Amino acid sequence: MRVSAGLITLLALVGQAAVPAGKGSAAGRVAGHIVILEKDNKTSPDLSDAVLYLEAPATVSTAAQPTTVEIAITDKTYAPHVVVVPVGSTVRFPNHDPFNHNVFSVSEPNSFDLGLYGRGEAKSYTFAHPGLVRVYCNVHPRMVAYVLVMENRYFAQPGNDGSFAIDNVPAGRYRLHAWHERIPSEVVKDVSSGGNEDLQIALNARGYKWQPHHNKYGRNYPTNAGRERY
Ligand SMILES: [Cu+2]
Repeated sequence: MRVSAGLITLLALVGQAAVPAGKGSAAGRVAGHIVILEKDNKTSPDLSDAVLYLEAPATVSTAAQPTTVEIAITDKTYAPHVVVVPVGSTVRFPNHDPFNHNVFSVSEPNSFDLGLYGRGEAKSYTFAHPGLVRVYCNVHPRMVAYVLVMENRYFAQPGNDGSFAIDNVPAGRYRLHAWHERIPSEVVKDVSSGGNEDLQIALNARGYKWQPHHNKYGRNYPTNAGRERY
């Protein structure tokens, strides 16, 4: 195969850009793999629903540009199931089902209630505070999504194989947090930018059990909820 000189130059440039930041450079990366420990050592279908993020020291500039992302509702399911956004970002919830949904959350200080709305409509909410937001539907108790609102831009979700990388991290010491909906609390580890690129993080979900939650009125869902005929 003949490769043009131009392409070789391009590949060389890309190769340079991909070299991890070394000593003396302004930014590095924090990277590795997560595994989820499952009951009966089953394989995990939802590794990419984890979130890894860095708690930054006050000396590090952490400004992140707010963004708008979508969580679509189809067949009584939120997709994606987990999103992670910088503080100030907006999430749109378009309803593609031929019946009504009521998106809401009671997670303070980001609680909200979008009310009932039907097919073809989309409502949005802007998250003004960092934190974990559990998003439910007041009609369908099994509808769950998570919005993780971040203080800074140093976060990532793993690929389907559990590999993750947080790039362009200024030199320094950080606390790496690993979150997943099926572990009882976040795993926290001290890391340094550029010095931790092959982390192995195990998340223990062996004790996980689905827990029913309350509706927006703080009460149990009607016993026929989930089997409703819309
Ligand atoms: Cu619903």
